Amino acid sequence: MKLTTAQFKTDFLNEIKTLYATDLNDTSALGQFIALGHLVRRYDGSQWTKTSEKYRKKDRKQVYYFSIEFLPGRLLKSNLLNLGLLDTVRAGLKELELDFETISAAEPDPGLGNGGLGRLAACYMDSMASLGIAGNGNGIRYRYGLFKQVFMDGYQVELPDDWLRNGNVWEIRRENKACLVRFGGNVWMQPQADGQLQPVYEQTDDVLAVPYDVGMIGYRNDVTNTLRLWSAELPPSADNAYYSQEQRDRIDDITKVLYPDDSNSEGQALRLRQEYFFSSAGVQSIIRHYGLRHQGMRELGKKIAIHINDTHPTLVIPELMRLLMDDHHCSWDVAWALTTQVMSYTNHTILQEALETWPIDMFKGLLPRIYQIVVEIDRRYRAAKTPIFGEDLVNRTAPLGNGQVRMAYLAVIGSHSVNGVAPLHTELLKNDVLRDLYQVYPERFNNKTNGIATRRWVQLANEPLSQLIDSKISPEWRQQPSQLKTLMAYQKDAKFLKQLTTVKQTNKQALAAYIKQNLGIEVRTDAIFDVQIKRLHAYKRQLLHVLEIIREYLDLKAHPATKAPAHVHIFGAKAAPSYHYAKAIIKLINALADLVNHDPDIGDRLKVVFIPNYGVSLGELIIPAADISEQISTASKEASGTSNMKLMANGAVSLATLDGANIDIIQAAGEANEYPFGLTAKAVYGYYERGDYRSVDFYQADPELKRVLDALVDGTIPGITTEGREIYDSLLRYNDEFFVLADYESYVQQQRQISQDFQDQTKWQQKALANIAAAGIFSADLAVARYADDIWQVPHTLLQD
Ligand code: Z57
Repeated sequence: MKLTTAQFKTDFLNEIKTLYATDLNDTSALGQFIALGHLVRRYDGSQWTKTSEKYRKKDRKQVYYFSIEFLPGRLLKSNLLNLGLLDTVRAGLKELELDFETISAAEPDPGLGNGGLGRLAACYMDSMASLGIAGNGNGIRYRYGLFKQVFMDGYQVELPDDWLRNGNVWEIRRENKACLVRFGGNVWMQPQADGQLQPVYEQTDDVLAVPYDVGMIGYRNDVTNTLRLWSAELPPSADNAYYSQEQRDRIDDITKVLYPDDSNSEGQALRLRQEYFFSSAGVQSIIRHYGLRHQGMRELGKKIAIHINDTHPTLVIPELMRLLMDDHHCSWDVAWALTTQVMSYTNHTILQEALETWPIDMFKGLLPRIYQIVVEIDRRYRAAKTPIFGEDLVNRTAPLGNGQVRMAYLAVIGSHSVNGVAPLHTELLKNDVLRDLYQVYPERFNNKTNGIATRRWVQLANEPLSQLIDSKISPEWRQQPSQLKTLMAYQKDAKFLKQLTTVKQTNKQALAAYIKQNLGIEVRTDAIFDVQIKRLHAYKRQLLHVLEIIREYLDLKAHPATKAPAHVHIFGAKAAPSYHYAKAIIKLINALADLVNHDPDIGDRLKVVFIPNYGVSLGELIIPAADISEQISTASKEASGTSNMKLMANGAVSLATLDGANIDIIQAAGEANEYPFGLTAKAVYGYYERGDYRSVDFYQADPELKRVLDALVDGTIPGITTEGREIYDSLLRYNDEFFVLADYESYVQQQRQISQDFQDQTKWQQKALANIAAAGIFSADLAVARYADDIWQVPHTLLQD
């Protein structure tokens, strides 16, 4: 949109006056942010309305992306960028003697997700809007997001994330679009005069689902899509309705707080309530919207696509069946054909503990009508497939088995497409986790490698790099990240490589200032910034990184004269509050940091920095400053990873196992430009099959490793008596479930190589450049375009080269 600086200033000052009945000097950064937010919404307002009008006029097929998590990050800057107003607003604020960055930092960062899964959903919302896809998000408006992490005495302490305290400028409450969601009670089927059966519900707990809509603004294309987040409220009370405090609390609790478990299912009834709550409300509102515009349900499969992001929204399958049969009087066969045509499912993990199953008793009690429908899906699946595949395979793959509702199997059976998130992950789905279902439905399985929003993770997070790129190649890369590959023309341009070093220095200074201010630690910006930022999980092996730090420390103590670049190890990681082992690792890292950072023998040559409360906003600060991207999960365990892509695009070099999308990153940038190491997935599976892994052998064979491990229990690191022992035992007594010791040697060797290579900055920046130039293929726009072409079958406006 068109806006002059002068006009903006007038609008902004007016907004301040209307909102606060005072003048600019009398407002806080937060107040200024809120005013700006209102203004952005006004600037965007007509575009949002026009988008839905346009979709309606063209009767466009709608995509609904169901996810129990969305992690959008702060929206002010990205909304301004996408509307084309960022420069104008910056200039205008400057003329008013205000600092845009300060105002922007006053925006709360909505923590409505745990990690990769939720952030991926947010990247895909941005891409759907930017590709002109009629895409809608559907999720939960948690009153409290993921806990805020602080450290006390080196231990993680969780504080509530009261992100809505000052309201949310981006949301619109639409009470007129509320729906009722039923839980519990009894249901029985009553024959009607025409012979049809209708459910009769008795004594149900009804919950009102109220949607809050957030605009998802496309990149300079006049499109604003909708992210719809549902909140649980008391239903408008019927005449004699009376709600006890207990009933009120039960309703309130449904959308009170995000479950803080990443890649782990705790099996709590409240979580199942959350899942049905947003699945039911979402499907009801889809059908209502569709019904206003179409006669009958015949066209449903042509007009809507519903995407199931991991198993959490799987109940959209029986819920759509319920609505089609009970409310719209479709036969089972018609309803089933429509449902499978509409649904598609993405799997994000092969970890056993993350695959959701619900005890049948819990499920039946909470969702009696949905349970009846799942029983019928199960019955028909068994009847149709047993003659072809035999009883054993069908028993192993049916939606109901071992007294459980098996959500992943239900998702595959009720969808026309199931995809993994990186090539290796998809192969493992087909050959391991879902191999039996792959026999039954081979045509449904496909890969869609994850992608990232380059606009947020490069254009906005790394403006110095973006400007440098603009000075060399056409700014087209901002819409078509694949154009970044033309940067390879500068592989031998010494001046350009120097400029890359300068950009990295600028970003490292910004991070160093944050570290100094918030943690009191001084780090050298000519040091290697070695970054591992992701949830704390045993399979992600923060512990392997820790062992390397202990090794470097002992090495420096023993050989003080060693010449090597300074090394700063940077961690960001939250542990699930109930994940005892992960919390022990946090304590270990903090204790080690205490030791290393205060040792006068070490000085500024080695630092360990654990930045608390890692999330989207801290990612935007840390990622542009990284030299090394630690992607060191046990091969086969990380489905894809996405921080690996963000770090690559910002010129960090990967120190990586052959896992998830690391494999594709190494392939794209060239092996010589990364530091791969460790067991392959095949080798890991080999150990499983033979059962011959013996971690103790590695301990005994390598005196240096022995010294490092002993440091966990011999008092070298003060303050970890219990944690050190627990971790030591996990590696040696309990045989090291994640093959840390097997990969230790090759990891250390690559770390040594990095220390050498980093000293030649020209060569180093050539590697960085190869990474930046190859990162374009991991753009979320490309990923979403592939979903649109292959799965949703909707048009889009991706520019191809
Ligand atoms: C989550 O963040 C992921 C998988 C899950 O099953 C759950 Br629950 C949460 C992650 C994977 O661990 C990453 O490897 C992947 O990149 C990300 O989802 C997005 O696909």
